[in-house]
Amino acid sequence: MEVAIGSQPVLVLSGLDTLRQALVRQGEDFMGRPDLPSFRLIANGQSLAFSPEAGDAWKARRKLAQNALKTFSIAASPTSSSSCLLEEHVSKEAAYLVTKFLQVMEEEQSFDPCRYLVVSVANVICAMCFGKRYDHNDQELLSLVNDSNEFGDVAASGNPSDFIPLLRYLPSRSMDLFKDINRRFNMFIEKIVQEHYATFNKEHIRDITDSLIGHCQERKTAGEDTNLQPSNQSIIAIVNDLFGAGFDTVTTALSWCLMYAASYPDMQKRIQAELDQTIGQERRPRLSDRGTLPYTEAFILETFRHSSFLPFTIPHRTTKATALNGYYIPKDTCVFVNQWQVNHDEKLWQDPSAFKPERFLNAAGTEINRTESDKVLTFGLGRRRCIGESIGRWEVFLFLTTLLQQLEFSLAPGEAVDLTPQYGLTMKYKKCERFQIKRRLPSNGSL
Ligand code: HEM
Ligand code: HJJ
Repeated sequence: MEVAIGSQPVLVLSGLDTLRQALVRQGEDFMGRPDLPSFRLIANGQSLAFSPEAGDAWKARRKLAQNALKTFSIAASPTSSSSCLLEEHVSKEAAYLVTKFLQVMEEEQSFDPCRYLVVSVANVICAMCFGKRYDHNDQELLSLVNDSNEFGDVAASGNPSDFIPLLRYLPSRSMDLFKDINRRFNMFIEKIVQEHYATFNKEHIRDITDSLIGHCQERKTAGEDTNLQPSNQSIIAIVNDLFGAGFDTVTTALSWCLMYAASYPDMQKRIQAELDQTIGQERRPRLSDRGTLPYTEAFILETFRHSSFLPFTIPHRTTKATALNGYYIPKDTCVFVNQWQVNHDEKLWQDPSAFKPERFLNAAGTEINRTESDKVLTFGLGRRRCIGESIGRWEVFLFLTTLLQQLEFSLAPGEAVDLTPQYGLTMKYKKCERFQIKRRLPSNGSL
């Protein structure tokens, strides 16, 4: 459909077939990003994800980001005992989080686990990007990660001030907070990049930041045609996006998993029974266990579908005049992609408003039904689809299984929890300080 926001027409796409047609089959036509005023404030206008450029320089940057990410996450690790660096980082942070939860639970009757979760998840992406980890009380990190709502409120599809110029001249608290979080982000990363430059050694690339610096230096010596190539500044800015995307999305995904697990104790117990039976208590979960835990996998898929915590992708823009399903679409049309609608479409899902992990399992409960799981839309599609999808999925899996193997999550009795998501780029539920956590008494392995 077409909606007008202020005087600007916006194309809103719904329906799985329509989304596949636009973003995959006509991918080139729909791969642009709109030049929105709020997006210019992100990473000094050089964001890989939010800046309007989508030409050769942007493509080169996306490739660089994909390669650097892979090298420092899921590529086989020559130096570690884990299968890859991602597994090593997540195992370590999840183990620490378990002790942290138990310690806080002893001090308080109930609390908000997200406050600690976000630091552990941020530490995983910090390890890959900066080779660094932060204490759970580090004020510098907390001031960046503790209120990502301020970012998502303004960066969400349909932020009025991006479309109605008058609003930009009125004082706005959310816009002031947005400018401030971006300023703090840039300063934080600027400082780390300076430290990396000062100690850079091309024979010893320590992390993603080093790897990006290496690309800038290589180019300087090669002296190739610089017009079609990304600037050094825009290469370094990639780490801004990786860090921002890396902590906010995965934290939000896990916070929904914990909320559903606490709200549906029977499902939590079934995940734990599956963990006890296939892994036991003698060792911690590993990435290689993923294929052997179908109910856990189904629970995560149902969390992605039911919460649809990324309701719209980042806005797109048409790169040329085109036609879609017989409708003419002009060049430079702003396009909102509605993932929430696909995940709740009555034509695709039986009883879409019910939370039912079983919908993804075969009748025996032993395998994921791929036709069903492929209908869940969380990472976008096509030329702009998420470059952190595998990292995100692996990370959610390993954090969740490590936590649920050892801990039982519940909500303080008598508390009516509010599962209504609050609209934003990534949607959160209302802050909930009523979580209670106990060390588990494992079952004897019989389901
Ligand atoms: C883009 C989802 C994790 C990096 C996106 C988009 C979505 C998404 C919906 C926009 C697609 C579009 O505009 O069409 C998610 C979810 C995650 C996750 C649900 C976790 C559960 C990550 C991680 C990283 C990452 C861990 C990096 C470390 C990016 C980047 C883009 C992106 C750089 C911009 C791509 C572009 O504009 O070309 N993600 N993401 N994401 N994501 Fe993720
Ligand atoms: C941030 C939260 C931020 C950036 C980027 C530069 C790359 C969420 C979706 C996809 C991921 C897209 C990316 C997000 C980067 C955040 C995020 C925050 C500052 C940033 C659809 O996100 O609190 O601050 O600076």
